[in-house]
Amino acid sequence: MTAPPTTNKKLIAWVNDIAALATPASVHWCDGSDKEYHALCDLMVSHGTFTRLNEKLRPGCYLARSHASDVARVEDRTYICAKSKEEAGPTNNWTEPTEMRAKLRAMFKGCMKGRTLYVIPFSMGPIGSPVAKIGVEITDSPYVVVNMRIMTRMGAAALNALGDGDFIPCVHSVGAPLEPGRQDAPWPCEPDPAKKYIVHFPDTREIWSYGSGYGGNALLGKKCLALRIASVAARAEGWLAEHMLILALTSPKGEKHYICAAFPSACGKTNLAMMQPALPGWTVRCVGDDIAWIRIGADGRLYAVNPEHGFFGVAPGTSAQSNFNAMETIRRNTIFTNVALTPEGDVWWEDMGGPAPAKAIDWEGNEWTPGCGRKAAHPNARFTAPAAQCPVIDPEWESPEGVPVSAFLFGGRRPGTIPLVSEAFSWEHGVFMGSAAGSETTTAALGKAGVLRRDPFAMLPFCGYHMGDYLAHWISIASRTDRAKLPKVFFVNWFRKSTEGKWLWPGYGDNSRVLKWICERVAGTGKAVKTPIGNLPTPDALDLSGLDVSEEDMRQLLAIDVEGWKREADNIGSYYDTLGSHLPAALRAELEQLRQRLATA
Ligand code: GTP
Ligand code: SPV
Ligand code: MN
Repeated sequence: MTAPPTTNKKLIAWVNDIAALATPASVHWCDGSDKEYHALCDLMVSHGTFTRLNEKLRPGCYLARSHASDVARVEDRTYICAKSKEEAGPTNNWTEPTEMRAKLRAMFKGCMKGRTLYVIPFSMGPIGSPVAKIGVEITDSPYVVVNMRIMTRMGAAALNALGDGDFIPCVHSVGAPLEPGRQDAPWPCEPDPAKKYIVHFPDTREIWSYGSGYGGNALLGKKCLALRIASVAARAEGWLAEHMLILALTSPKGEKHYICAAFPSACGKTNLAMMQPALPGWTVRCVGDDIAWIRIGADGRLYAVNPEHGFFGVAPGTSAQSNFNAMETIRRNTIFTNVALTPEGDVWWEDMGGPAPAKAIDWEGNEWTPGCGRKAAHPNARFTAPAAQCPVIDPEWESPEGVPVSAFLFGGRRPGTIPLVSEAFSWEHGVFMGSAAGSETTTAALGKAGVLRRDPFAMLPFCGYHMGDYLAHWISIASRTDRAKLPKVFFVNWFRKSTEGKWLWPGYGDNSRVLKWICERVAGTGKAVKTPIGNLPTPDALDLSGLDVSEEDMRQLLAIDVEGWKREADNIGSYYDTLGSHLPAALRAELEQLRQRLATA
C-alpha cells in the first residue's frame, strides 16, 4: 500500500480498520484523474465487465451488463438503523444498530479477498460550497469508482476540501471474495437477494452496503448519502434534502423562474428537467434531474443546489422525440448499463426512436431479434453521463449558494381523479399535496387494476427517519422565514388517462404550457378559479396555441371529480393513520378542510 495522500487521522484509521476487516489484496486511493479513469475502464474491458462502444458512434462510451439478479434498488433490503424503531418509522426497515453492526462486520470479514479496495473521496455539492458535504466511499468495485467519478466531484479536490475535517463514511462491497487462481465474474455480486444489505446509521451518519453493484445500492453518494443521511442532517440543521429535479424556465420577455419538482422514480423527472418547450420563445435550462438540497437564504427565499455532478437516467423510452437533450448528453463519455448492443457497436433500447436493429445482443448477453418476445434492454437500464454535457445545462448549475426557488411541483402517475394542475391555497395546503403524492400501477397478474402506492414527496424509499416527522419538518419551514417569500406549491399530473386508456395529455414538451401558467401564478398574473381541491386554471388560462387536444379532453383534464376526490380523501386519511401520532396536526386539519369543501361542492 502506498502512503495515504492525506493526514486526516480519522480517515486513515477508518480505511485501515475496513482493510483489516475485508482483507483486500491491495488499497488504491482514488485521485479522480483522467488517467485513473481510463486505466480502470481498460481494466474492466479486459475483465469483460465493460464493452468499449464504437469510437466513431459513441466516443469514450462503455456498456456494462449486470448480473441478472442485480438490476435495481432493493427497497426491502434497505435499512434505517436509528436508535429505535419508532425513530425510523413505519415506512422503513429497522434493525437495532448494535445487532446490525455485528451482522455487517461478520459479512465484511474477508469479503474483499483477492480484490482492490478503492478509497473514493467525493463531494456532494460544488467543492467549497457552504452546503457541500464530503463523503468517502470504500468499494471493491471499479465500476462504482468510474460511475462515482461521473456522478460526484471525486478525487484529489474532494480530499483537499476535506482536509482534517469530518466526512460521511460509506462502505461498499459487491460481496464476492475472489479466491486465488479463480477467474472473476464480469459482474461480481451476491446473487442471493436475502444476503444484500443497504444500511444507514442516521445517528452516526454512516452507510454500509453489501452484495449489490447497481445504481442507488452501490453509488452511495446518491440515494444513501444525498437523500437518506442528508434528510436526517437537514431536519437537524433546518434545511431540506429532496428527491427533486431543478429547472429554470425563462419567458420570451426574459423572466426567469427556478422550479423544483418531486415525482417518484421513473415518473418523469429527467424528462421535465431538460425538456424542450413546445411554446415558442420559452426556454428550459437544467440544474439537476434527481436531487435538490434546499436552504433558506439570507434574503429569506429558498435556494436549491443539485448535489450531483452527473445523470443516472432511465434509458428505455429516451428518444430524440421524448428527450432530445438527454440524447445529446449521452453521445460521448457515457457508461450504459443493461442496454442492448448493436452489431455496429452502438447501444439500443426500446422506444429509442427509429427502426429497431435487425439483430442485437440483449442486456443479458444473448442474441436478440425484433419480435423475439423479449426486451432488448432491461426496463431499468440506465446511462451515467456528465451533467456538464447536457446542452441545456443552466449557467448557474454549479452556483455554490444555489438558485432561488419560485415553485414546488408534486406529481406521479395518476390515471384518474387528479387534474392536470392545481395550486395550493397556502404552504400547509402545499405540504398536504406533497404528502398525498403517489403513483398508480396496473397489477394485471392479480386481476386488480389501479393500485395506488402513496409516496409522500416521492421520498418513501429515501426518507432517513419517521415519515410523520418528515412532514412536520416541511410544515415547520413556514415558521422559519417570511411566508411571502416561500415558493408557491402545485400538483401536476401528466398521466391522466381516458376511459379507453389513452393519455389525455401529450406530456413532454407540452408540459411547458402548464409551467407557463405556474410562472404566471408566481408573477400574480395567471388566471385561476378556486375549487375544493385548489386553484385551477380558468378554461382560457392555459396557453394551448398549436396544441391538438380536443375541448372534451381538456375539460376532463381540468374537471373536479367530487366523488373521486371524496374517495381520495378517505384514502389519504387511511394513509395518515399509518403514520400515527407523528402526523402533524396541520395536515389532519388540511384533510378535514378538504372534506368540508368537497361536502359543500
Ligand atoms: P428516476 O431516475 O428513477 O428517479 O426517474 P425519473 O423521475 O427521472 O423518470 P424519467 O424522466 O426517466 O421518466 C420515466 C418514464 O416516464 C419514461 O418512460 C418517460 O417516457 C415517461 N414520461 C416522462 N415524462 C412524461 C410525460 O410528460 N408524459 C408521459 N405520458 N410519460 C412521460
Ligand atoms: C431512482 O430509483 O429514483 C433513481 C435510480 O434515481 S437509483 O440511483 O438507482 O436510485
Ligand atoms: Mn430518482
